[in-house]
Amino acid sequence: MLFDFVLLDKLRAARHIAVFSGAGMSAESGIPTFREAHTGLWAKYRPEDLATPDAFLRDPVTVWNWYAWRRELLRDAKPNPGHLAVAQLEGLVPKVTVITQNVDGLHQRAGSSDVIELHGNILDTRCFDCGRPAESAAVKASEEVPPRCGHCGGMLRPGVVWFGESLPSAAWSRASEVLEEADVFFCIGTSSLVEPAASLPRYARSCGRTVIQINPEATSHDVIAQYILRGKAGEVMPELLFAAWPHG
Ligand code: BV8
Ligand code: ZN
Repeated sequence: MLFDFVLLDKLRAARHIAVFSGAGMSAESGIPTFREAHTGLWAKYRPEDLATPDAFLRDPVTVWNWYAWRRELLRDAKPNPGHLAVAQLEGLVPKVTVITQNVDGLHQRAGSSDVIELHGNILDTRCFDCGRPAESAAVKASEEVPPRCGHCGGMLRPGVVWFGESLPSAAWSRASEVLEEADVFFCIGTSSLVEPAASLPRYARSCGRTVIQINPEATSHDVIAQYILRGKAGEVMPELLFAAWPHG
């Protein structure tokens, strides 16, 4: 893939790069994305049937088991070359912040040291009632589905942000600060349909950031990107880093 020289110069001159990622970032790690028909996580169900507090209260067993299945997928998943290239950026520019919609923790496992999880982490578990975090050992040992809180007896739930729930305020405010500071804003592997996360690329552009969209498909956010790199994260990111920093 050939890259625009101006883009390569901007990367090399960057003081702070923000990487905004979605499910497509983890697709090459074998984690199904949300919207791909048939293979997508929501191919059989609608999000509101699974990823909402009401869905959990209505059918806690199905919702718990759906997340347990997704955690299983994660057990054998590894960071892919796209995650690794994002982590490698930290050795090439002074500051890199990852702002992810993903709940799989793969950026951290790839070595990224500053990751803002806008939608929580599927490996975290907390009590639906009292909010206390639950130890994963206790969760694994429990026979009940869903397991119960050791403190108040409430049902345990995955530590993710469901539809209709607010994003963690600390994560949201940090993400907004990063946009005001970063010079380059990567938007990788997201259909940019879920709000308010999807407003970040628009805000980055309005703050005058250089927005780079990496996605094999067109999305509604293509119009706001100065650079559209049409391809897979695991292929484009390593090639882009090699083109900008051939000597590492
Ligand atoms: C909230 C955790 C309010 C759970 C998730 C306007 C403003 C505010 C809210 C709303 C609004 N409009 C609508 C809403 C409500 C709602 C919403 O956005 N609904 C959508 C469906 C329209 N938003 C919310 O409810 C949010 N909460 O706003 O609260 C509030 C305020 C006050 C008080 C109370 C409440 C909470 C949203 C968080 C939901 N939780 N995840 C879980 O994982 O189960 S969202 C989940 O779906 C993901 O985290 C992610 O964010 C989203 C999926 O999107 P993507 O990551 O983009 O994935 P997708 O599959 O769509 O696309 C993949 C892309 O990758 C594709 O483009 C594909 O081409 C590309 N790709 C594929 N392969 C590759 C690739 N790219 C690169 N390389 C590849 N190899
Ligand atoms: Zn509790």
